[in-house]
Amino acid sequence: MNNSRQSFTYYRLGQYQGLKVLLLLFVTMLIGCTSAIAQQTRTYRIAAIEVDWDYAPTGINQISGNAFGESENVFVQSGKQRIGKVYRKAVYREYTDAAFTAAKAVAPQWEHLGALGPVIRGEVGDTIQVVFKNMTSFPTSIHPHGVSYLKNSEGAPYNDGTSGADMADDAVPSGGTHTYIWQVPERAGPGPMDGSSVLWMYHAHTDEPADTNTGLVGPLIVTRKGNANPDGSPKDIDREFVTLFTVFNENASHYLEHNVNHFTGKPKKTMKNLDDPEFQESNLMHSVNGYVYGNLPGLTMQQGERVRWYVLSIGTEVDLHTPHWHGQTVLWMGSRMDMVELLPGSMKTIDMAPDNPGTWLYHCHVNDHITAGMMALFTVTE
Ligand SMILES: [Cu+2]
Repeated sequence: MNNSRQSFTYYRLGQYQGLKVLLLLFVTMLIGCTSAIAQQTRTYRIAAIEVDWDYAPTGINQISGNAFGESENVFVQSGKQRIGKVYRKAVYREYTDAAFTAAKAVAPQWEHLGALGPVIRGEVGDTIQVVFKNMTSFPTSIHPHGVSYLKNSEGAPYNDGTSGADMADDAVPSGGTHTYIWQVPERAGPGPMDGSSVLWMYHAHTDEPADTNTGLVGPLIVTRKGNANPDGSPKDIDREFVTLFTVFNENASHYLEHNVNHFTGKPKKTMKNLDDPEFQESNLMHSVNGYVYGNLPGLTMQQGERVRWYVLSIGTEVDLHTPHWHGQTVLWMGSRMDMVELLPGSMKTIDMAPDNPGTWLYHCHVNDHITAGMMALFTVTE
C-alpha cells in the first residue's frame, strides 16, 4: 500500500517536472528568436582606391575669403620643386556590387567626410562583414578599433603566431580581396558614461604610418543595443558629423615619387632634393577631413537639432589637436566644453545643441596649425 502511494507521487512529480522543462524550452526558443531578429550581419563592400586629392578645391582661403597669399602658398602652391595642393592619395570608398564596378554615391549629409572612408556601423549584437578590395598599387589592409575580431580579421602583420590563410588579412595584394568579420559585443558599444553611440576608427595597418599618411582612414560607429535605426544610426540624434584632424605628411606617402613626377615642374631635380626642409614643410597638409583653409564642405545643421560630432586624430608628435567650435558649446562625457583635446589615435563623441545661427569657425586651436590651414567653417541655420 505504502509502496504504491509512493510511486504514484513520484509519477505525478515527474509529469510536473516534464511540463516545467517544456515551458523552459519554449521560453528559451522565444528569447532566441527575438534576439536573432535584433542581431544582424551588416555587409560593406569597401575598396582602397587611388584618387588625385585636392586639399583646397575652391582655390581660395575660405576663412579669409581671399586668394591664397604668401603664408598659405607655402603649402598649396605648386612649382618647379613644389607639389602644390593636389596629391595622389589612397582612400577607402564604398561599392554596391560584388565586382566592385559601381561606386556608392555619397549621400549629401556625408559630403563632409571628404578623404575619410565611408561610415561603417554596428549595433551592439551585430556582426560586421567588410568585403575589402585593394585597388591601389601597394599591399594594404583594414584594421578596426574597438570591435572584436579573430587574427584573420585584424589587418595587421606582426609576429603574432599566425600563418598561412590566417595571414591573408595582413597585407592584401594589389587587385586582391579579403573579407573581414568583426563582432560587435557589449564591450564595443557605448560605456556607462557614453551616449547612445560611440566612435571607433578603421585604417590600413600593413605599413601603418605610410598607409595612413597616404589617406586610408575611416569612421566606425557603434550604437547601443535597442537605440539604433534600421541603418544603425542612433535614434535620439538628428544629425551626425565626423571630422579627422591630422597633418597628412605627404613626404611619408606611398605616392611621394608619383607626386613629384606628376605635380612638380622639375621632377628629377626635386627627387634629388627630397631632404630639403622647405620642400618637406610644403608637404605637411594640416587638414580636416583632407581639406585646408576652410575648404571642407557640408557642415550644415539647423538650430535646435540634436547634433553629434565624432572627432578623431591620427598621426605623430605634431598631431596634438584641439578642435574648437565658435558660437556654440558642446558636451563631452557630461562635461561642458567648446573645445576638445585629441592625441594621435583619439576618438571622441561630442554632442551639440546648436542654438546660435550663423556661419562659424571650427578650427584646431594649436597656433602653428591655424597658420597652416587646419580650419573649417560650419553653419547653423534658423
Ligand atoms: Cu592641430
